Amino acid sequence: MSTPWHVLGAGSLGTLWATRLARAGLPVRLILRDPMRLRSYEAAGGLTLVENGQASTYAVPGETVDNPAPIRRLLVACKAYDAEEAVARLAPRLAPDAELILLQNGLGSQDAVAARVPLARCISASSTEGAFRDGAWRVVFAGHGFTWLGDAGHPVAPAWLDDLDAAKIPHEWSTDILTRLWRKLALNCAINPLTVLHDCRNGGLQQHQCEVATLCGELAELLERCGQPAAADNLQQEVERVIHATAANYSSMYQDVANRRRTEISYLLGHACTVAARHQMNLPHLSQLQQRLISHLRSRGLPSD
Ligand code: NAD
Ligand code: KPL
Repeated sequence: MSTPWHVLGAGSLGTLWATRLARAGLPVRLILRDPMRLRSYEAAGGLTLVENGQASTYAVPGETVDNPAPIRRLLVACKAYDAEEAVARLAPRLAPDAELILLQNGLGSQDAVAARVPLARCISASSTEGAFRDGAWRVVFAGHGFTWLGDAGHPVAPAWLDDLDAAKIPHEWSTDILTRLWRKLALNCAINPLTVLHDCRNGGLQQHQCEVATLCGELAELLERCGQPAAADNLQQEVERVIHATAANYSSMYQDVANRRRTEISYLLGHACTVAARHQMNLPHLSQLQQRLISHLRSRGLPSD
């Protein structure tokens, strides 16, 4: 029997992964916060994935964090701000050869998790797949995309990538995962906060080209200083391309704010500003953007971290 996939976080991405792995006949177990959540999940009869308008339910077995069974492979599918604490609670269950796959967007949470479980192998992921919840234990596969996986400290790909082939999860092993994460972070920093502040879809930023270009200049400077020149390469053109290609969409941060959810600001713009300060860099537009966003979130009564 192959190693079970333990999935932590039954939200959008966790469900998207768990259902596709289960559909391929692979062993999957869903880890839920507490017995109450477990009862609610069991009453629903499984996880439902809606794809091309077709809903299918998969009876993935659930368990709570306190289940004593050891974990060898853990897919961490919670938000960046929850990842460290969630993994810390599971640390006693990790087998000596445990591997963690970290699906969090942005940067900062991966290092925080790795520090909590120094013996485990931590693999980071950067995904362009899109999913959202449209009911309890139910997720809509909204945007087909791709997932890059990599381990900055150890370039050899794990054998279980075969499971992702079997589950038809489009992926590639990346030997420069940090560059990919930084590039995505820079894109998110140049687009997402401005869509919140200007209250617009991504395409609305075509009216704010100068502001976008100035931010891209500062972000590229930061990436160069962090030893990530490839992530800085043609950043502005790429940002303009994404704005054009996703013109009709609302950014993920816009949607978080509109739905009164906590944002991942600390792992995106916050992380960029923290690293800039560590390098004693003066990036006035980036730090002004952070201040404007924090004020905006506070004025709405939302967490600003
Ligand atoms: P989500 O809010 O839909 O799901 C997170 C789930 O984790 C929630 O169900 C929450 O209850 C659960 N959780 C949190 N702490 C837990 C704990 N201690 N124990 C058990 N469960 C716990 O989030 P999401 O949209 O799936 O995003 C997850 C990560 O993936 C984020 O960093 C996000 O930026 C990234 N991402 C999401 C998408 C997407 O389309 N949704 C795309 C790319 C990247
Ligand atoms: O990833 C995104 C998001 O909304 O989080 C894009 C579409 C790239 C905008 O930054």
